[in-house]
Amino acid sequence: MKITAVEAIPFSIPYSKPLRFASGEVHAAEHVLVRVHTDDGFVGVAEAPPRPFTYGETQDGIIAVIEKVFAPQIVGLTLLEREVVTTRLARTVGNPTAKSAVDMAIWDALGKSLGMPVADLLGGYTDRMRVSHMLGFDDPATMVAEAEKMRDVYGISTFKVKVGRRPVHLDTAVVRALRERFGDSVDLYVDGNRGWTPSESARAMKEMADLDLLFAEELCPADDVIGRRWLVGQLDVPFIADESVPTAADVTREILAGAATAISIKTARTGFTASRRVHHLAEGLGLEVVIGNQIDGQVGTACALAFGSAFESTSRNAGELSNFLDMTDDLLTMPLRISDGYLHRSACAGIGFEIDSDKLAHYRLDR
Ligand code: MUC
Ligand code: MG
Repeated sequence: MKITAVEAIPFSIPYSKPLRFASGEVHAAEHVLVRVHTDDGFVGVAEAPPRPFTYGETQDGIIAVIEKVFAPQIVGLTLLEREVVTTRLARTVGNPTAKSAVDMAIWDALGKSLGMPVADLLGGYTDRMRVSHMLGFDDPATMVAEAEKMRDVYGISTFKVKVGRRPVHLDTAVVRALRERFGDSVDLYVDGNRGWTPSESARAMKEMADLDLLFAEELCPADDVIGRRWLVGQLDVPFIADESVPTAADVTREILAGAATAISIKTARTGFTASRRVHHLAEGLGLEVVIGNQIDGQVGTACALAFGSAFESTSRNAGELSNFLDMTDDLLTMPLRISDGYLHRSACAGIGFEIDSDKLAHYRLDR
C-alpha cells in the first residue's frame, strides 16, 4: 500500500462544440491525468481540469506542482495515510484541482487494493444519481434544441442555464423559452459565473420571477460584499456559492456572511477527502448542496458520481454529470452511459473505471 510514484500526464480531447459561460469558454478538454502507483502494483487514477478563469491553474502548472512539489511529499506514505497527504499538500497555497486529482487517485488505488468501490468506502448511500445538464451560452432556439436532445436521448429533465451576459434579457429570454417549450416537465436553475452586478442580478431574477427556478448560482462576485448580501437577502430561491467556496473555510465565511444559502460541491476542486469535510459542514449548517461540474471529462464525472452517490444530501438534487457528452471522445474502456435521466455508478473496485491505453496514447501530449 506504499505510494511509489505519481505521474501527471497532459492530454487534450476536442469538444464537438465549445461550452461558453460568463467567466470563460472551453474548446477542448486539456486536462491532466494523474496516476498514483503503489509498491503492490495498484494504480489509482483521476484527472485535473485546469480552469485558469476559476482557480488560476494551467495544464503546465498542474504538472509542475504535482511532479516537483506534491510527488516528493507523498512518495513513501501508504494509501491509508490520507490525512498526512492532505496536510502536506495543504502547505502549498491554491492548486485545488491538482491537489484533488492526487487525493482521488489515492482513494482509487485504495479501493482497488481493498477490492471495494470508493463510493461504498465514502458512504455507500445509493448506486445512482439523477443528472442535470448545463446549457452554455447560445441563442434561445439553439439552447432549447439542445435541451430537447438531452431530454429525448438521455431522459434528462433538469437543466442549469448559463447566464451573466449583458443585457440581462439575452439570458432571461433563454430561460423563458425553455419554460415555454417544456412547461413544468423540467427543472431549471441559473448560473451567472459572476457575470452580473448585484443590481443586474436582482433585475434578472425579477424578470424570471414567474419561471419557477430551483436555484440561482454565483450570479455576481463574492467580492461585491455588501451588494451580494443585499441580493441574496431578497431572493426567494437558494443562492448557490460555487467558485467562491473552494474550501470548507470559504463555505463558512460566505454562509455566515449571508452571501449564499446553498453550495456546489465539486470533487474536481475538493477531491474526496476535502469534499467529505465540506459535505459534513453543509450538513451541520443545514445547507442544500448540488454536485457541480468543473466541465469534467468521464474520469472526473465518475469521481463526482462516486462522491455524490455516497451520501443522501449529495444525491438528493440532480448532479451536473453530463457535459462530457460535448467531448468528441474520452479515455475510458467502458464509456459512462446516461439513461432515463440517471447515471449509475459501477460496482467495480476503486472509483469504477479503467483507462483505455490506446486512447491515452492517442490523446496524451507528452509523447
Ligand atoms: C460552473 O458550475 O460554474 C464553469 C466555470 C467553472 O468554474 O465551472 C463551470 C461550471
Ligand atoms: Mg457554477
